[in-house]
Amino acid sequence: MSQIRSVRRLATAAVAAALACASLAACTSGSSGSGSSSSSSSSSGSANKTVKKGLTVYFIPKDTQNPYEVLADKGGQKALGELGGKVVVSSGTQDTAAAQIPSVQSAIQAHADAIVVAANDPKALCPSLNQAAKQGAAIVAFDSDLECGSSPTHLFINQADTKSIGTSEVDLLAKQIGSKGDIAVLSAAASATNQNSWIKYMKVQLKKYPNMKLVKTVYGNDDPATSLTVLQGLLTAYPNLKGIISPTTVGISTAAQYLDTHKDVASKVTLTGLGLPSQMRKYVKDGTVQSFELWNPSDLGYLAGYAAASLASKVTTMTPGAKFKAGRLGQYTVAGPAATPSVVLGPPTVFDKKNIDKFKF
Ligand code: RAM
Repeated sequence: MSQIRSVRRLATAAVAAALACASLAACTSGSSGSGSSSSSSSSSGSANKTVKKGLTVYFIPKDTQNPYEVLADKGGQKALGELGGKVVVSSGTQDTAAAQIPSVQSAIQAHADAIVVAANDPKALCPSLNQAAKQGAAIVAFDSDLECGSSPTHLFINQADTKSIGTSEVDLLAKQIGSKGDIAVLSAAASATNQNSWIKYMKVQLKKYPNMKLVKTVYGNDDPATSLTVLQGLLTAYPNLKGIISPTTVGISTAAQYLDTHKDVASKVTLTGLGLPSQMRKYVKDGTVQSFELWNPSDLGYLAGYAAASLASKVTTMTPGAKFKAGRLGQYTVAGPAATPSVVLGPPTVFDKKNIDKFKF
């Protein structure tokens, strides 16, 4: 997994989490000519090249109902709008690769210029994506990476340094529980690359805390009902649990809501993880949750949109060192290792009572 230098700080963007698309919906948006002219270009020896207008980029989120993914897709729509292209958002309603494959097929049929995908499984989408790439589509993964082979098959837009996310989650919880006690992870889909990479680094970091023990990882599939069921199972099976890390916005908001209405449990169990400030504000303010982290999902989608359009226009490449401009976020450089060329949005922000009101996403 890619551990690259981070380049940008988060910017705050006020975006309402509207759940726009239905099951396997294809929600088209973008612009023909709105915003500034499409003059995004590389500064690494291809200054005359500009992003083509009229590009069609398919955004395939993990699912169409997760507010986090909706915000990320809206960021992509903003980017393509600025570049005079359009985004088609298409996926299923469950976090499985099977639900995403029809969307890749639709992109192929539509001769999409690029596909931006949040992979529900590292490998299962590869045959369809390879087919799309053969047809000339630029492939970008964001949020959750792909593993489609040793030669570079795609560019990964990483939200933040993978190792730092896992490490900092453990450190945040350790601080709150005095580095002591049984802890658990409430994750998303068991096959999600991002979740599993972060959990891997959590386990490494836990070696520094000999009195903290990870007793169980449960999977809520980024579905609120499933997340609640596995959370309740966890609390029943481990009555002495001291802490939960939920590195998913769906998991942490479900758990926070549960703790908020079960004060007896909340007095014993500390919750942290990755959450949307808009969903977590209430629980931070009433003391149910002390602190948690995230980056700006809309910026992530915006960056991925610029990356996809730049690759599709051959303004940049997947070669480490290649550069491209990402609108208001500035310039980014592709980093190695060569098998997973990637770009990192920037370090996450820790939210607590003091700063949460500043963040609207
Ligand atoms: C959830 C998804 C997503 C993850 C965020 C933090 O919404 O699992 O993939 O990056 O949380």
